[in-house]
Amino acid sequence: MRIFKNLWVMCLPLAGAALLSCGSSKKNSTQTEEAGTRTFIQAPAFNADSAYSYIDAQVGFGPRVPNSAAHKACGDYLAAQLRRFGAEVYEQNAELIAYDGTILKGRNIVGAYKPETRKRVLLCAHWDSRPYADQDEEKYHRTPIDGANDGASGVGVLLEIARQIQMKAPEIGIDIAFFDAEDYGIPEFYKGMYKQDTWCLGSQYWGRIPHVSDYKARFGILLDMVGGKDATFFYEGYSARTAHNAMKKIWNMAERLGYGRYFVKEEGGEVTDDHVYVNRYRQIPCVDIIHYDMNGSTGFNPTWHTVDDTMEHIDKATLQAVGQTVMGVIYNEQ
Ligand code: AHN
Ligand code: ZN
Repeated sequence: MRIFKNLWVMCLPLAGAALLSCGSSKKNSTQTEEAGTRTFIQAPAFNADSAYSYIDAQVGFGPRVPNSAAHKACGDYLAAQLRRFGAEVYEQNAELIAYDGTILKGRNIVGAYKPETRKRVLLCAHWDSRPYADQDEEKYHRTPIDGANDGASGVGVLLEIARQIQMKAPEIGIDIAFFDAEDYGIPEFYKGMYKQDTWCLGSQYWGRIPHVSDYKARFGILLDMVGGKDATFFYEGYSARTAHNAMKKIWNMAERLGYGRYFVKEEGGEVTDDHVYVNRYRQIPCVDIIHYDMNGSTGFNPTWHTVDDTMEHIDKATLQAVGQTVMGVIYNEQ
C-alpha cells in the first residue's frame, strides 16, 4: 500500500496525460505491486461477514461433540459447503479411541482444489467442539461448549477462503482439511491413568492414513481460535522449530497487510495441536496460528474451554486479519 501511496503522491502534480502514463507504467497495477525485485500479488478481498455467518451456522447445530446428532449434522453441512464451493471432497470415517476408552465415530473432511497439481499448501482446522468446559466453574465441567472460537472460527475462515478460491483460484493447489476429535483430550478432572496423545485424534489418524496415499504439501497452516477480540498470535514454539520458513512468511505477510497488532513477532509457548501430527506423520511443516494470552491464567484466551466460548465473543476484525493474511500467503505461492 505504501508504494501505491508514494506513486500517487508523485503523480499528483502532473497533468492528466502524465498521470495516465504514471499509472500505466505499472503493468496490471491493480493486481501487482513491486516489492524490491519480487512481485507481490494482491489476493482477493476476504469477507469477514461471510466467515462469521459460517461460524454462526456451525454453532447453530449445537456443540459438535463426536457421536452426537449435532456433530453428524454439522459434518454433513461442512462437506456440502466444500462441494458447493467447488472442492473435490474426501471424507474419512474412523473409529477413534478416546482417553477413557470411548469409541468416537470420527470424521475428517478434506476439500481439494486442483488435486492434480503437485505444488500444494494444506490449510486446516478442527471442527469438533469440546465435551467439557473443564476450565470453567466445576458445575460446568461436564457441559459441552459451543466452541465458537475453539473450533468453529478456524473452520469459518477456511470456508470463506474456499468460497474465494472458487471465484479466483490461486496458482497452487490447496487442500482444506477439517480434522475431527481434536478437543476430546484428557480433561482436568479425570482421575484415571494419564495417557499420551489423547488430543488431536482426527489429525493423528489422517497423518497415518491421509485422504490420498503419499499426500504431500509444501507446508500447512493450522487455524485454532482465530476469532477472539484483540487476539494475539505469537510464534508458537513447535511451529518455530519445525516450520520456521512458512511461519516467517505468514507473520511477514500479516505485517505487510497492516495486521502486525495481531501477529506479534515474539516467541509464544509450545502447544500440542493438530500441526504436531501433520508434521510428525507426514513430514509437512505446519504452522499453528493460535491465540495466546500471556496475561491469562491458562495461557489461552479467557473463554477457552468455558461455557463462554460463544458467538458474542467472536470479532470480525480478527477474522479479517487472519483470513486476509492466509489469502495473502496462498495467492503469492507460485
Ligand atoms: C492442549 O490443551 C493440550 N492443547 C491445546 C490444543 C487445543 C485445545 N486447541 C484447542 N483446544
Ligand atoms: Zn479446545
